[in-house]
Order: sequence, then C-alpha cells, then structure tokens
Amino acid sequence: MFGFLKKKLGEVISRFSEKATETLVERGSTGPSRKEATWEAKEEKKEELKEEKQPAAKPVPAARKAEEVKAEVKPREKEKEEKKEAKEVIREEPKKGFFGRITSTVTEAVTTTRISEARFEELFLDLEITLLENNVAVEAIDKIKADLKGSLVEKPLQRGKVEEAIRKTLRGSVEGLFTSGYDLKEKIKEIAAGKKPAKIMFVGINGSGKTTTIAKMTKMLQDNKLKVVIAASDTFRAAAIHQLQEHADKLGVKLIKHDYGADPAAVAFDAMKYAEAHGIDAVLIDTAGRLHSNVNLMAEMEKVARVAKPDFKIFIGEAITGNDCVEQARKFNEAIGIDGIILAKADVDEKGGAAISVSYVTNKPILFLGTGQGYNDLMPFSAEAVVESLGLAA
Ligand SMILES: Nc1nc2c(ncn2[C@@H]2O[C@H](COP(=O)(O)OP(=O)(O)OP(=O)(O)O)[C@@H](O)[C@H]2O)c(=O)[nH]1
Ligand SMILES: [Mg+2]
Repeated sequence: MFGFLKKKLGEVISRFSEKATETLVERGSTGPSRKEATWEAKEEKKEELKEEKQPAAKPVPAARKAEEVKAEVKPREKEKEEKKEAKEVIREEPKKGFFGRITSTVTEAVTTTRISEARFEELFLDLEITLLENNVAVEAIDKIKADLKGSLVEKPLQRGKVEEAIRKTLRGSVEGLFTSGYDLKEKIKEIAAGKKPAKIMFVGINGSGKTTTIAKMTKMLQDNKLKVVIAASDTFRAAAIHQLQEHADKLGVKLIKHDYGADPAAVAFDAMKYAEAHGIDAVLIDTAGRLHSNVNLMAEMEKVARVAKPDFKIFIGEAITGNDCVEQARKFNEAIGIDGIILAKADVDEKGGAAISVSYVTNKPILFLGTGQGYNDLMPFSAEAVVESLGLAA
C-alpha cells in the first residue's frame, strides 16, 4: 500500500525544500541577491585575471629603503593570502550548489530562510497534484495545506533543515487525519460479559468485500476465544447465502438464514435470538451490497439497523476505489451513522488515497485493513504504520 504515493511524496518534498531554499538566496535579508552574488563572483574573477596579467614587479629605485619596499609588498601578499584562504574555504565545503557556496562565504549571518505565502502557494501546487493523483480527498488536501502553511509561511526556517521541517509538519498533519480507533474485540468482550451478544452490522456497496470481511472477522474472534453466529441478511443476491454458508462451514460457525427475498431485518432478529439462547458472544450481520444513490435500498438498510439495533455499524469500503470509497462512506454515514470503517483490498491499492482521507471526511476510525482473500488477511489499522509507509516516520 502507498507504494506509488510514497515514491512521489519523497520526490515532491525534496523539490519543495530545494526550491524553498533557492528562495532564500534570492530573498536573503542580509545576504546578496542572486544577481548580486553572480556580480560579486564576476568581479572576483576579473580581479584574479588582472593580477595574473600584471607585469613582474617594477624595478625599485635603489634609493628606497628595503623596509619601505617590504611594507608595500606585505599588504598585497596578505590580501592575496586571504583571498586564497577564502577560496579554499569555498572548495572545502560539501556540495551546496553554486549559490549556496557564495552566500555562506560572503556572509555567515544568513542562517534562516522564510517562505512567502505566494511562494508557498506556488510550491504547494506540486504536492497538491501528487495528492490528487493518488486519490486523496480535497478536504484532506485542504487540511494538509493549512497545516503546512501554518508551519512554513513566513516562519524562520533553519537553513539546511527545510526538508526536515516539511517532513515533520507533513507527518503531524497526516497523523491528524485519523480519528482514533478502538479495539473491536475488546469492546465485543465487554458487551458479551453483560450476558448479551454484541451485534455488528456490515454495510457497503456491491462487491466491496463485506462477506469476505465477515469471514475474516469470524476467524479473528474465534482466535480470541469468542463465539460467533452469522446472520445472512443479504437476501437480495442469489449466491449470497450460498457464499456465506461455505464460509460458515469452513469456520465451523452457525449461519442463520431465511429464503431469498426474505426480510433481512427478520434474519438479523432471529440470529440475535439464537445468540442469546446459546451464549454466543457476537452476531455478525451480512447485508446486501447497495449503491448509496439507491434510495429504496438505503431505506431498507436503515430498517435493518432500526430493528437489529447493532452495537457497531461497520462500513466496508474498497480501498482501491479512492475518492469513490470516501464518498460512499460519507453517504452511508449520513444514512445510518457508521461506527467504524474497514478498508478491504488494501493489498491491491498502490495509491492509498482512501486510507488517508476516509477517516478525516467521516470523522470515524478505520479499524482494519483487508489485505488479501485469506481468513487471516485482516490487519488492525495503525496511523503510525501509514506514516511509516509514506516514508514520513521520524
Ligand atoms: N485482494 C483482496 N480481495 C478481497 C479482499 N476482500 C474481499 N476480496 C475479494 O473481493 C470480492 C468481493 O468480495 P465479497 O466479500 O463477496 O464482497 P461483498 O461486499 O460481500 O459483495 P456483495 O455481497 O456482492 O455486495 C471477492 O472476490 C473477494 O475475494 C481483500 O482484502 N483483498
Ligand atoms: Mg456479500
């Protein structure tokens, strides 16, 4: 995940800091402007050439004392010596670029740089395009921009540390895009301890990964010694019940099912009754995939939620669909108020835009990432891991 974005981000940050440092040489308050620096370099060169062309020392009139001659020659030699030293200093410095060398020699007073707002806007464009290309939502980009602006514009930035400052701010900004999550299995344990099964309803558009995620979640809860029953509340699609039955058989859990076309809320209700009667810890409710634009199907989902009163309504989004996934999450959240997000197919998503944006846009936590088609391919989500994957870790 983030493979593509990480590479691009690294390039953009380097370009940003490089160009911001160029600004320093052009606008340095105490140092020379780029024009001045070039002019001074030319003057120095001219002087060197003049010296080389000068004929050998004129013959000294015999009447003049040796001390006088020495006194006259000494300052010139000293001057030459000093110039030589200065040149050596320039040569010794590590690769700083031509303008960098000139400024640091002419004046050491310039130790900080400032980026004007206009320059920032110009430089941010590069980053903005990269984020847009990687499906990061506009709201998230606006936040990143505001954070960077607040930390960089007209702030004294230590020379040579501009890149570090950009990275640090970006790191903090990206971390701030995630609503903090919770440990779902611990919450389930708490609810089940009160002699009631925890009810978790899974929603999302067609094919986003709901049924597969339910199977993975069943395995994860079983691994944590929790008992599960699954409700086949997707009564809409012909193969849905069959698909769930296969998973339930493989995992050794009970599936509560009705016929195709039955009331999905009734299936969920029956599963809850079964769980209560059999000391089951968690009821996982599968639902039919639906487009957020389908008013009737969204209304049906609201009904299931009203009847089943799930403790958690989890939105399953397809990481790879980027901005569409974020938009769907927003709409499902508006319809039933989701409690968390699982991004499936993170293993095939190179951009990561949905992962970066969806929590910020909905103000809900990402709980897990689906990382494959196997039962163990469910990874707890971590903001630190995202920052690290983006190459922004400290
Ligand atoms: N690579 C990968 N594939 C996944 C992941 N999760 C689900 N899939 C695949 O995505 C396809 C659709 O998954 P389902 O679980 O059937 O999706 P659904 O949301 O239940 O679909 P509907 O019931 O039709 O709405 C299947 O082929 C899954 O194997 C994942 O994390 N990674
Ligand atoms: Mg399904």
